Amino acid sequence: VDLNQIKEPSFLKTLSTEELKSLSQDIRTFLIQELAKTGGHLSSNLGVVELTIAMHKVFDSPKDQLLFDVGHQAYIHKILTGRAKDFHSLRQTDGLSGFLKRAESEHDVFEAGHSSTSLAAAAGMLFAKDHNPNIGEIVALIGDGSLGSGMALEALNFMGHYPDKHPIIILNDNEMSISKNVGHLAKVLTNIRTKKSYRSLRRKSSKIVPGFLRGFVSKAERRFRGFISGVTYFESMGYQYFGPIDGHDFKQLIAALEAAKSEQKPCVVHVRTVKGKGFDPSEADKLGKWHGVSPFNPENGHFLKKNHENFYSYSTLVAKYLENRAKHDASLKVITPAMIGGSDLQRFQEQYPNQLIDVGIAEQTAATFACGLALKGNKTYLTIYSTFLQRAYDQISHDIARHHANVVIGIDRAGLVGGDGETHQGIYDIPMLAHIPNMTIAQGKNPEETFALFNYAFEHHKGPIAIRYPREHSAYNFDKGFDYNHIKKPSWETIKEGKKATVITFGPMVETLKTKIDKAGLDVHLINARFIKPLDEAILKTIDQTIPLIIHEESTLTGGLGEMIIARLVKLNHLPQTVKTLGFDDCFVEQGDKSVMLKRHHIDADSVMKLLEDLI
Ligand SMILES: Cc1ncc(C[n+]2csc(CCOP(=O)(O)OP(=O)(O)O)c2C)c(N)n1
Repeated sequence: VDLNQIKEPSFLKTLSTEELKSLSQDIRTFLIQELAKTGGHLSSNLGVVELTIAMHKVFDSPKDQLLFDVGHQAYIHKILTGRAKDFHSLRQTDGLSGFLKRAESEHDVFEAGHSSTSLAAAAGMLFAKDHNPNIGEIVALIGDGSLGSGMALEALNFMGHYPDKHPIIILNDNEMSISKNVGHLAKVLTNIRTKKSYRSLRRKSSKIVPGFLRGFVSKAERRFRGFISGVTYFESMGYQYFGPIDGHDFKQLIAALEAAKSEQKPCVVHVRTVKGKGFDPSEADKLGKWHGVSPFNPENGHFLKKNHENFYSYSTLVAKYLENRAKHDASLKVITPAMIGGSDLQRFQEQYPNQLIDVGIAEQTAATFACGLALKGNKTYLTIYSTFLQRAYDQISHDIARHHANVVIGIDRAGLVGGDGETHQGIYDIPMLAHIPNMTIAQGKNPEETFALFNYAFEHHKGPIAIRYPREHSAYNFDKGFDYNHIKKPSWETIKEGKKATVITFGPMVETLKTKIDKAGLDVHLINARFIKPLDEAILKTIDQTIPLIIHEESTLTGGLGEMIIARLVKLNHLPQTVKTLGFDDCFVEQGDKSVMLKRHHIDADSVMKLLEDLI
């Protein structure tokens, strides 16, 4: 099949099992070849090739609403709905989204990026269906990792309460979140998988037992079902359970989906799949290295990006810092919500298995758990991406901050993130945290200063503190160690004195701007606001009111550093005549190359330089 010719999925209706198999081969080859060039979520998609084809064969999208939890595994859905031709631009600037996008296709009925929202959205659509006959079946595909999250379990509980509604939840069980799945639900699912299938048991019992005894048997069977642990898990939650189904076998898949479709009540179809199937390196991967990939060689599975010597991602820099700290401090506990790989914590886990706790995709639990640990005297480090921190707002306010708990929050991926796009940008955490009493927020201009902030946080700071770091690489030589102890209290740093304009910024932009200003020979006063909260009032009071002030942040403007500084300067009666703020102006920032996006939103270093030249 020429995948580029596919316009919409109805052609599947007439295909035989053999033809479906051949189509799935073509799709796997296409995914491997295309993602080798662009990168993207390889493993999750290779695992659901047959399942997605079966979904589109049995259901009629877009009348039937197909929801994909997270949406990172919807590439096959994109191919079957006419988007194969756009894969060359996957996750690129102005290109095909790596998640569902309603603007891309009428078949994309719900967008996500963060996990575990699909069931609640499905519930909403189910209720909407009561008044809208044009809405067909409501079908949500969700992974076993995402099902363990609070939101998904809340919605599972909620929908189970309506026996007359008919959501079809397809559970894609590959025993993996990004890396190995955690939590008791994972064990429940393992139990179901390893016990004989309930369906086959039921078939057998109705064959061997005469009719008049069936009532009795079904009671006995019901009791016996209790032993097939997990079958009762979904049934006791109010769902008709189908499974476990071999997710790479079209006959089983189609039969199970048809059966669920003909039901009247809430259904769970439990499908077992192999994450990364069909490509040796991803199929063998148990650490999640092939979950989201950069370009690679499809022949041998080698990644194309060469690691420059002494050049590391901030995630790696921080992970190495933590390894060093754990060596001397057994009370240090590191908490991650399902992001061991992304936060580069595999080495930490191997060396200090008892000091790393993966709570699963459960940011809220991670935050309150950190609070509990800290209140009982543990050095507590919660590592979390800026975008996922949004899930834990109330827990940070109500639990961590209100208790004044000594939790160090490492905010990874602060700032723009590139290909993941709108749902993942790390540009909203500053306003979200800044107004919470007791919170301190900081970001270093380079690795050395980041380590100094961490040392300050662990050794001097009382109460919660969040230290941001970007999705960027930076040079560092680990022979230099981590011993940077020059920050003893929250304070800013004057990088250079100048008389024509003042610039305040933070993070890597500090050094980028310093270089550019020096090169251009501009007489600019440059301040590094390494603490975003509290503001350094002593420095603010010394600002020259007669020259322009520019405040730059790779963050949203509303409630950000710029607005906080202006408000404080007004209070101090010290506002300069000309003040400009540069940041993202009340928007969701689209996917794409970070430098392109910074330019597009006029907050790259050149835009700051241009503004300086205009003002001076
Ligand atoms: C709230 C939130 N936290 C973390 C993530 C990062 N993340 C993306 S996919 C994923 C794993 C999902 O596992 P599962 O649902 O089992 O799907 P699979 O990839 O195995 O198909 C995680 C943790 C996210 N998208 N959203």
